[in-house]
Amino acid sequence: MILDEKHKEFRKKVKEFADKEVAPRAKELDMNSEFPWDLIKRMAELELLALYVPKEYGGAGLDVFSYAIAVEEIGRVCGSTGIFLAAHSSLGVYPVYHSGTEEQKQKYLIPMARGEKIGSFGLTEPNAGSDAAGTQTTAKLIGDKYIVNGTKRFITSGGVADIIVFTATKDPSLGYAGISAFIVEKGTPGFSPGKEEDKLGLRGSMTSELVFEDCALPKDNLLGKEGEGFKVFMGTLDGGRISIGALALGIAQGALDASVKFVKENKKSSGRLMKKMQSIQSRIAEMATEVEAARLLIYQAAMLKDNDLPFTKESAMAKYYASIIGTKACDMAITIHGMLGLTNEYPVERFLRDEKLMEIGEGTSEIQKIVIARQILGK
Ligand code: COS
Repeated sequence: MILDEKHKEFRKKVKEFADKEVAPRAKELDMNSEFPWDLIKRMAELELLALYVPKEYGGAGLDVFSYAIAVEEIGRVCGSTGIFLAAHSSLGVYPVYHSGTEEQKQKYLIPMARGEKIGSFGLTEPNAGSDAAGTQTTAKLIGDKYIVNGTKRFITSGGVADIIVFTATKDPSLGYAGISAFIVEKGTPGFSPGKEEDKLGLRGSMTSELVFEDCALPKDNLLGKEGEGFKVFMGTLDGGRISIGALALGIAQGALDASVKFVKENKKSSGRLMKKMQSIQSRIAEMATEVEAARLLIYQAAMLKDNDLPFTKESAMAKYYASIIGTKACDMAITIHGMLGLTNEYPVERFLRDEKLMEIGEGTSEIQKIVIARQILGK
């Protein structure tokens, strides 16, 4: 796809960072389940952590398109670093930027955008995943404080985050209308990270429980209006899906690049040069076409958002398509590599493990299809 000069230059800058600094760390981050503190510091220095946030709030003052490019380029070499960037920017930074008061922006957005504080987003619960309106965590206004009780699960960066935006309801029987969004800071009495998940992929990213036990939050920690938390979160997920699509795309591109490199190294199979084999050509052609189609969907969703046009359907399509073709591309990459593809001598087994999470996180493929169908058919 043709990019304008501004985005071309930007891609070059991020690609250089990804190749020189992120790629050499990717294997060990995965193998040691190591959180990429050093790379986060570098991303902060390069102003990558809040690309579409205006400079006055600590961001880079660019656009969502640039953000999608950044996640794609970093995801191409390291899914774990890519998911950190996506979760921090889309799920930590965005809701405060979009729905926060000026005071909240000064207090929470600026340090997150500058990378001084890590952001996270608490929606999913042990009994409320796809059914986001089924939130059981409660926030009851007693005097001038909200008293929060409940547990969140599978929260990206939850265990390391300084600032967490989360949902809670005043009464679970009210459904989505009872849900509000709040901000909690690490160290607040009654709030603590719970167990860390031991995951298939994205092993360099942390996925944690968050536990609230009579956690008292001042009224100032309400984000947006009372009872509008579900909408704040749905709007946040619309944008988040662009970045998960971009991450899925980046990983798929990584799998394609690795396959092309492998085939071009004049490798032979059954005595024949691999690049001359029709079965290999067919796989490479299929992967390349689908990766390009995913890219167009993602860039389209980003451009719609940048132009303040509706993009709910397009971001769901982008995430749905990119994650499905991404898993397929990684699977094909392993097939192309043969037995070597199953070893950690090559990155493709890591790509497949990381990519599988893209089909599930930030809304499963089934949820994306519901969102797309409702946009087309009405509810
Ligand atoms: N942006 C803003 N508002 C939205 C919205 C969006 N994208 N989607 C829905 N809403 C609003 C609706 O307009 C409705 O408000 P009104 O009654 O005032 O019109 C309200 O929210 C409830 O919407 P709806 O009735 O569609 O809610 P459902 O419970 O049926 O939600 C889905 C259905 C599947 C869309 C929702 O539960 C969902 O997205 N679940 C997946 C959650 C997820 O992705 N989790 C991943 C982990 S978080 S990282």
